[in-house]
Amino acid sequence: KAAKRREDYLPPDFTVDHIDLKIVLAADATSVSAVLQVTRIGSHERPLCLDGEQLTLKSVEVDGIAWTDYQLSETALTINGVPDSFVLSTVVEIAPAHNTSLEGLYLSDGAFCTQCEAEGFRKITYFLDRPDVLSMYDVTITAPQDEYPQLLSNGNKLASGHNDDGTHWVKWQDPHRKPCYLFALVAGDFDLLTDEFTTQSGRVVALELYVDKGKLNRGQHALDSLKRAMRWDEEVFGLEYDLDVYMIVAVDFFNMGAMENKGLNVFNSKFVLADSETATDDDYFNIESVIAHEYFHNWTGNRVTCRDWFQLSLKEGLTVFRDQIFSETFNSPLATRIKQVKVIREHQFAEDAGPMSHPIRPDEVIEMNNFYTVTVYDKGAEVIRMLWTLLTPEGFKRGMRFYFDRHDGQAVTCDDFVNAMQDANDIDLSLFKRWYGQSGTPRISIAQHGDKLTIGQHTPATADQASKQALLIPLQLEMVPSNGQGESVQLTVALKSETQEVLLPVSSGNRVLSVNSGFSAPVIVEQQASLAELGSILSFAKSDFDRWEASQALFKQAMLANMEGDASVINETAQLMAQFITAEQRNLALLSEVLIPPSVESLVAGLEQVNVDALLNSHKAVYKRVAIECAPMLEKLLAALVLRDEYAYTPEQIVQRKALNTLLKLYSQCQDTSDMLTTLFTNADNMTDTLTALQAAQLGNQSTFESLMQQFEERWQDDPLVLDKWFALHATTERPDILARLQLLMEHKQYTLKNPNRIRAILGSFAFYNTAGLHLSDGSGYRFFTDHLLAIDPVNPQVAARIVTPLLSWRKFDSDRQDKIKFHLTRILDNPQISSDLFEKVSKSLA
Ligand code: B3K
Ligand code: ZN
Repeated sequence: KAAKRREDYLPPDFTVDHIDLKIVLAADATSVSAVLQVTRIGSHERPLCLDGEQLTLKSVEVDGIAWTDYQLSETALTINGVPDSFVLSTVVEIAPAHNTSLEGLYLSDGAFCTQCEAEGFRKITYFLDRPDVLSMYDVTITAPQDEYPQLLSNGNKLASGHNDDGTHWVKWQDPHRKPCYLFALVAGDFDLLTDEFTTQSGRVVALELYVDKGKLNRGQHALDSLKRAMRWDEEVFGLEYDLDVYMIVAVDFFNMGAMENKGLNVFNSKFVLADSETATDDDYFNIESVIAHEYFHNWTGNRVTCRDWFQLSLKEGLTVFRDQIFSETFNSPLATRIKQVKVIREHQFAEDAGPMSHPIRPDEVIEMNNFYTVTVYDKGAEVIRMLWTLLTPEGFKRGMRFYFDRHDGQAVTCDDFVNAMQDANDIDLSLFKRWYGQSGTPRISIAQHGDKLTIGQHTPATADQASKQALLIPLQLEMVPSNGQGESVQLTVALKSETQEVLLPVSSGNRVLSVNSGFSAPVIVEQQASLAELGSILSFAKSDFDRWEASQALFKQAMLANMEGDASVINETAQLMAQFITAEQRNLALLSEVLIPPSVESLVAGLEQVNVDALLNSHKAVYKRVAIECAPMLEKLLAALVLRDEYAYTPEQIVQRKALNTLLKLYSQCQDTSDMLTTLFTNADNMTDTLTALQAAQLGNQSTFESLMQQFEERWQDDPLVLDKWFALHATTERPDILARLQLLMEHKQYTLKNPNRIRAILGSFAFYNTAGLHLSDGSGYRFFTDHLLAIDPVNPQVAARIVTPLLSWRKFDSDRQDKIKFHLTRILDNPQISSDLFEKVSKSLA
C-alpha cells in the first residue's frame, strides 16, 4: 500500500446521492446488491472508480443495462463510459465467516455486525469509500428468522415481512445523509433493554440496548449514562438528538471501544456491561465516558463530518474533549483530569518522541487505522481544551453554535473548525492553527529575575519534522505561598514567541511557581523545581491537580537520584510524603492520587535513555522507602477504610475504595499484608475491592497472589470479560518465569487469538505494562512477543499494529537491547505477508 498525502486531496469525481442496499445474510456467502444514484461532479471525462476489497463481483448494470466496459483490480472497480447522471447496480458476494480482521461485515459469536470506519465499507460493496461522499441510505436486510430475529440498520424501520423459505426481512431508511463509514448493520438474537428519552423540544426518543442473552441485568448503567449524556449535550451545547430511535449493540468481538454509526452504535461489550459484582469503579467510569463519547459524535462527527481522514481530529479531538468535560461534571474533576494527563504523559509524549510521531492532523498515512492514536485523540482533545481556555467557555460555546450553523450536513476540515471559532469570537487564531500541523512536545523553560519571568518555548525535532515553529500556548501559573501563609495567585500567559517576558502580578518573594497549572497545555516544563519548592506546592497549592503534579515530580526525582546512588532525595521525599499524609488524612480524594508513584512506563516515556534494570530497582526502592516512612499513618487509615458499608456506586464510596487501593498497595510494600488481603478478597461485595486485594498482593506477596488468583479463576472462568482482568494481572506480574506463565495463559480455554479483548488482556498488557518481562536481558521477552505478533498479524492486523508500539521506541534502551529489538523488528519486516498496518509502523521504526 502506498502512502497518501494530505496535500494531495482532490474532491471526488462523482457523488452518490442515494444508495439502496439489499443484503441477504449467510455466514459463508452473503449477497449484497447495491443501487447507486451517481452524479458526475464538474466537467471531466474520467471513469467512475469505486473502492472494493475482498468482494466477488457478480454483476454490473448501468441504467438497467448489463455493463461490460469495466476493469477490476484487487482494490477497485473502474467503470468506463458512464453518463453524467446514472443508476449503477452491482451485486457482490462476501464471506463474513472468514472475516477475522473485524472490519467490514463479520460475525461476533454468531451475530452479524459491521465496522466500516475508516475504510471498511469497501469490504461490503463497491463504493466511493471516502468521508466526503454523503448519501441517503435505504437498507433491506434478509436473514433466517429463527437465528436472527433482530435485523438492524441506521435510521428508522420502514417495513418488514416474512418469506416462505423461513427468512424474514426488515427495511431501514436513514433520513440523514451520511458518509459510508457511518453505515451499520447488525443481525442476531439479543436480549433487549429499552427506555425512552424526551428531548428538550419534547420529542420522545426510543432507547434500545441490545446485549447477549442473559446479560440484561448488566445493561442499566450504560443506559443511564446515555440518558445523562443526551441531557448534558442539550444543556451545555444546545444539541438535541435527531432520530426517533437510538440503538446500542454490545458485541464481544470488536477492535476498539465502540463505533458511532448513525443511530446504531456498535460497542465492545467491555464498554457496556457492568454490575457491582463484575465491574470496577473504573469500568463504570469508562462505560459512562465511552457511551457519552459515541453519543456526542452524533453532532461532532456525524452531522458535521470529516472531509478526508487526515482531518480525523476534527471529530475525535473535539469529541474526546466533550466526553472529558462531561465526565468532569459527573465524577471527581481531580481524578478525571489526572486520568487524562496520565494518558498524555505515558503514551502521547512517547508517541511524539518516537518513530510514529505525527501532528494531530497527520500529513502522510499508509494505513489509516494506524492513525486512531493518542495524538489524534488525546493530544487533539488537549488542543481543543486550549481553545476552551483561550476563548472562555462562553466564547467556545458561541463558536460551536456558529460551527454547526455554518457546516451542518457538510464534510469539513480542521481549519474550518478553527475558522468558525475565530469568526464567532472575533479573535485571530492563525498562530494557534500551528498546533494542527506541528508534531512533537514543546518544552517550556522559565528563568526568574525578581518579579520578571522569561519564558521560553522550543519544540525538539521529531522523526517526521525537522524544524519547528513557536506555538500559541496558554500557560497557567500558580504562585503558591511557600510557607502556606497568604493566598495563591493564578495567572494565564498566552505564549506567542520563542521567548517572552512576563511581569508577575504580585511580588514573587516567599512564593513558589507552579508552572503549567492544571496541565493547561500539553507541554513538558523543563525547569526542575527544588525539593523544597515541590514540598510547598504539594502542601499549599490551591489547585489539587498541582499538588498531585508536585507529588509525581518528587517521586520521579527520587527515583532518578536513587539510580545515581544519591539517597538524600529519597529520604527527603519520603519525609515530605509522610508529612503530607499526616496533614491530609481526611482528604482521601487527594491522598489516593498523591500516594501512587508514576508508573515505570511513564518514566520510560519521559526519558531519552533508559537503564531498565536500574530504573526498575529504583522504582521499587523509592516506593518501599515512602511506605516505611508512612507506615504508622497507613495502618491507622487502613483500619478505618476496611470497615465498609454495603456497596453503592456513590462519589463517597468511590473515593473510599480508591483510597483503600492506593494505601493498601503502598502498605504492602513494607508489611506482610497477606491476612488483610485475604480477608478483603473473601469479604468483598464488589469487583473494585476484589481487584484491590489482587493488585496489592501482586506487588507485595507472591504466594497470597497465587492463591487468590486461583480462587478468582475458579469463580470467573466462564465469564471472559471478567477473566480479562485476571489475564491482565498475570501478564503484568514481575516474575522470572513470566514467559512460561504467558504461554500457559494462552492455552487457557477462554483464550483465542480471534478475540481482540483476549489479546489485549494478555499480550497488550504484557507489552505495555510489564517492562521487566518485555525487556528481560536475554531478549526472550522480545522473541516471545514477536512470535505472537507474527501469528496475530494475518488474523487481525489492526490489533497486531496496536500492540507492537512498545517495541518501536527501541532507541531508548542500552545497545545490547537495541540490537535484540532490532533483530526481532527485522523478522517482522522480512515477513513477505506483512500487513500494511504493521509495515507502516515497523518500517518507520527501523528507518
Ligand atoms: N470512531 C471510532 C473509531 C474507529 C476506529 C477505526 N479503526 C470510535 C470513536 O472514536 O468513537
Ligand atoms: Zn470518537
